[in-house]
Amino acid sequence: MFEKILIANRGEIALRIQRACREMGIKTVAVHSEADAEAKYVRLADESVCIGPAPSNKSYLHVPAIIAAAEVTDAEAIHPGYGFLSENADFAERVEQSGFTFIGPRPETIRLMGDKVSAKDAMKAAGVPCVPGSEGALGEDTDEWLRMANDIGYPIIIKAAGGGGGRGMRVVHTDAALIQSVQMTQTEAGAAFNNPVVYMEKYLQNPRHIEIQVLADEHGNAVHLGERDCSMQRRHQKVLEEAPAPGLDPKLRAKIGERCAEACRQFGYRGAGTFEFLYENGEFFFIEMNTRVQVEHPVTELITGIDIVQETIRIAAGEKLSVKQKDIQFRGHAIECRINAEDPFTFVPSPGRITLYHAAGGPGIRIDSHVYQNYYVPPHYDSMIGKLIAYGATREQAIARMRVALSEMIVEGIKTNIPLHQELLTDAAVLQGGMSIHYLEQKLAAKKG
Ligand code: MV4
Repeated sequence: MFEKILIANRGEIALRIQRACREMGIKTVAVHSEADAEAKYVRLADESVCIGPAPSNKSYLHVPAIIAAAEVTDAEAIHPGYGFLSENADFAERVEQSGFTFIGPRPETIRLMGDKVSAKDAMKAAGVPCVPGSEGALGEDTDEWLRMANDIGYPIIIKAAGGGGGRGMRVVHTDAALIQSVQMTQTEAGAAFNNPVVYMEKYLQNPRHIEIQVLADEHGNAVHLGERDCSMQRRHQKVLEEAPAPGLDPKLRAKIGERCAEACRQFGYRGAGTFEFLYENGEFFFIEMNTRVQVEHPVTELITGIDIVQETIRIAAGEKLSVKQKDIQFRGHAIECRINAEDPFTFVPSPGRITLYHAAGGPGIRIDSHVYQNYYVPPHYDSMIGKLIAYGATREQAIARMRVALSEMIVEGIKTNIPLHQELLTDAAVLQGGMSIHYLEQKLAAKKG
């Protein structure tokens, strides 16, 4: 096992990874920007290195500074967390070329999944069900685009191979709009991702967003940890996630989960990963794979009892998975509310000093957060200040516990989206469960009138 790991991230996930390391007896190195110098998790780390000024591109995205920090502290491995450099294949490669272990998939795998066309090709070949669409990238022949769109049937969606997470997409409803729409998406993709390649899919009009968590080791073992329903989102930012997905048949879970695990075995996946699906009319359609630990991993941890972050570290150290599929049980229900420093209804960020802070507690409540009373929320980064996670034997119990926990939370001095979560947890449709990816935006639009 590693003696010392450098955590190339900030905020709650830096603290989460640090806790995993400390529990395993591994020393930690925190790297931080000037804006995060006073952060408590930086002080709790065994060592810390300032890697640059506040802007991310001069600190958390600055590869040479991070590699140098690993060198001067004699760290053996680097955990990238989520966001920042976590899905940057060139970074993973630089880490390994510099003699450190990258805690994540092989650089080639990150590159394969980063290109949405090659990711989908790989999944199709591995027997993962995908959204019907073009065979790979669109070519030059505009008549072929028209034929394809008519074969698939409108509406269709044009997506950039270099996009993902909602960037570089365009929905098309008619032949008349098709050619110009494809060309505009190509131009935008060339400018945004330095890659003009696009592909075509059937546009699913009212799907849920359900993702499958997997773990795979370097010994050919792979398991799935079930699914998370992440449909409650606004502008591609998830707001609330839960596991299991309401109403999903356990047989279908086992089937799609095993497909994902088998795909991992086939392409020699390593580490934690997430298969993103659209789910409509009882069918799963693969859209993208994330090659990192995700923000919402705790809901899966709570229903399986598996520490996903510790597993990523063990896998990187060359150990075998600590669990076999037959030993993984899904027990109870977990819900996560992302707590953001923002206006609860305009969503305008609200950085600043937290003047009063009290964290919720009690049975089944987990808070993953780096903040505390008198903490200054810097304006330079993502507005998420923590995650409130509730576990219960049933979905109803998890919701009841979440409601109590939200009412106990005190965060003063900045605005937070706690009032939005309180409203969601009294919304009849949310209580029913199984809403589509459009539900929250429709609800907010209706409220605006
Ligand atoms: C789609 C889709 C409908 N049909 N693909 C958006 C983010 C990116 N990961 C893929 N996205 C979508 N792809 C087809 N063929 C609808 C979306 C989509 C979406 C997906 C997941 C979560 C939230 C979303 C919000 C809007 C659109």
